[in-house]
Amino acid sequence: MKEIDADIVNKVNALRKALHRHNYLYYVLDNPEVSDAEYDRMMRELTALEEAWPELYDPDSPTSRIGAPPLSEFETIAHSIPMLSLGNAFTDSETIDFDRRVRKILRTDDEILYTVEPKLDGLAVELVYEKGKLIVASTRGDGINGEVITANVRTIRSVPLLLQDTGKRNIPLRLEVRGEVFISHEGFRSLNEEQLSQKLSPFANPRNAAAGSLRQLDSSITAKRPLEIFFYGVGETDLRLKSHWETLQTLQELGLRINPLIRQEITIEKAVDYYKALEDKRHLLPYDIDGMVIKVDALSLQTKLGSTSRSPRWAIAYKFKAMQETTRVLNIDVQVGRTGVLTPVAHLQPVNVGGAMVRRATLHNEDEIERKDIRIGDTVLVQRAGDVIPEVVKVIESKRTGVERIFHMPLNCPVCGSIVIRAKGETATRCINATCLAQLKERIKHFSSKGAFDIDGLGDKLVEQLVDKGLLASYADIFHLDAVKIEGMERMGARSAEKLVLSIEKSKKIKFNCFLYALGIRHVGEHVAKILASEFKSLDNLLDATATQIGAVEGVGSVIAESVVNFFKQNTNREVISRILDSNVCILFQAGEKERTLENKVFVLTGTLKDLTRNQAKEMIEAAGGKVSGSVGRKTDYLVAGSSPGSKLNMAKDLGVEIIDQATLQKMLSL
Ligand code: 5U1
Repeated sequence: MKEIDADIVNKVNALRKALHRHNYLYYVLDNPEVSDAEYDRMMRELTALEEAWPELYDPDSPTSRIGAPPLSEFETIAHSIPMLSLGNAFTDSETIDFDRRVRKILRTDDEILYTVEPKLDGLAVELVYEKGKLIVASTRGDGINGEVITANVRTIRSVPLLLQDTGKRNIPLRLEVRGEVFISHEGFRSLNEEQLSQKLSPFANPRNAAAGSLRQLDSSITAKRPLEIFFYGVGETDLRLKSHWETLQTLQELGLRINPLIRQEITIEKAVDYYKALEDKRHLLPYDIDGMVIKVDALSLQTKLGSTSRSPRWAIAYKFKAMQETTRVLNIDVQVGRTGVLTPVAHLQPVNVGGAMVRRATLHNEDEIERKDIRIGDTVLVQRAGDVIPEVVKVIESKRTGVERIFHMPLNCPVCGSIVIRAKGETATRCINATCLAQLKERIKHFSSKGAFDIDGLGDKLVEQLVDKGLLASYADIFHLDAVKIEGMERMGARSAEKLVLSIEKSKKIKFNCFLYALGIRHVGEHVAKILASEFKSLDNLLDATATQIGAVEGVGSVIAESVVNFFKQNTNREVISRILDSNVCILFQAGEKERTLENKVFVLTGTLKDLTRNQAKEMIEAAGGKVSGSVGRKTDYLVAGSSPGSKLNMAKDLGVEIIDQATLQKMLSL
């Protein structure tokens, strides 16, 4: 056997320690100290050392998040303290009643202080740490017994395999900690993109995606899913704690991620106010929440209040308005997308779902309509989840009267009249006329959308008019629009036209990944575009790459690779690209490692920049290794101030942060 050099052991230990810390800084404190590239380098170095020295295997190494052999079924485990569910309140007065009940049981007229937190729409889990090591993780199950999903939970990046030792307090001998596993909207989008590119069915909503991912018998599949966690409470533990707030702070200190929107020790009236603020903010959050949990803060009072067999008397979930409602399908028509796919859409009797009027819902495709047996005239359950398009969950069959009509997919494109085709083995029906105006409109909307050219002011209605009037016949025409042409459109004043011309001008500086995404290549969503851009670095490299080379990139399978190569093979597509580039469009290619001139520098942006959107500035800074923060603080290196700067400018002056303008930023980026 090879003798292991002490230097190697020290190096491995140092890397493990550093990577555990960087995981904590990144996932728990949301405040990384090193760039992604530096983190990846350390991870690669550790992996290489562990491969060379298998004797140094440690199941808790930051590298060991995957690899447990698949299970044939889940074992079950009893929770030492039952995982109860929560009682619900739906109105302010029910919440006030809850507070009244609490005070009545405690026989007090004193104000009770509560800690409140968003209620994530995910799956409850319990993790057990012994002497700081993650030993077992289980689902809530029936509250008494859960399924053991340790291998799966270990793959979640925000779950520490070892508790963080800050030296401030002793690591508990035992800590049962509870939290909610979820998938963010962004994660959901990229997961479904991936599912579709593998010809697999997309998940209906982030919750289903999280549930499906967590209950995989093969943990290597879970490892590829963008699962996240927020912790919210403890079961059995030897930690000595006095309040729920202190519990949460302790969890955070131990490296367990808590939700940043928790509010501490507030009265029931303030809790009701905060509920309203949270409900207003709900659609802006990057993940789904379905309410707010209100908990009596003092643990001594929680103990006095106790629990019923189902739920604790010291907590309640104040739920948001339902995101599901019943309504009627008035009609079904068909929309033609940018790739020619015909999507059936239900026109609904307008219904208020969670505060927003819903008039239409996607029915996805012909098979989906058949599977759910949705007919015109049916009463259906519709659902809105996050920023996902509303959809029909199911038909309420008991409401059928016999007059409902079965929908048939049209044989011709409803826009251009060409025949439509449904290929064998595919769910999609397509219009195959490449000059179909509906496709052109959708392609242009996609091209100018956020994440692509991000042209502020070029809305859907305007694109439709411009195409109908023959002013936009291809992408490049966008860059030849002038204020006079735009002003001729309905509801376009001189000011809006001028503003749009400016946004078009700004959009001409575009990051490579956004450019690739804008082209609307089949299976190349934002996520895949980022992978391709960072791997191939330039358009020429990608144009020269073979399907085998593209397919070999991690995260890009053969289906995507074929699609990319086919796209670039077509002369019409190459001509489209040339015309775009001839319109003074400048693709910003990602800096290589050497060119990461802003490595670890923290920037804050304020005001309007002359000819960059904030998103563009942010992406350029990040491409050069810098970070962009939302607020000025001690760690800020530069404040980039445009016209009409906000309060951040004064804050930066107070803290002595260097203030720069766009020109200086561009010099730093060497543009
Ligand atoms: N945020 C949060 N979610 N959640 C769910 N806190 C919380 N607490 C729960 C549950 C079921 O239960 C404890 C109050 C027992």
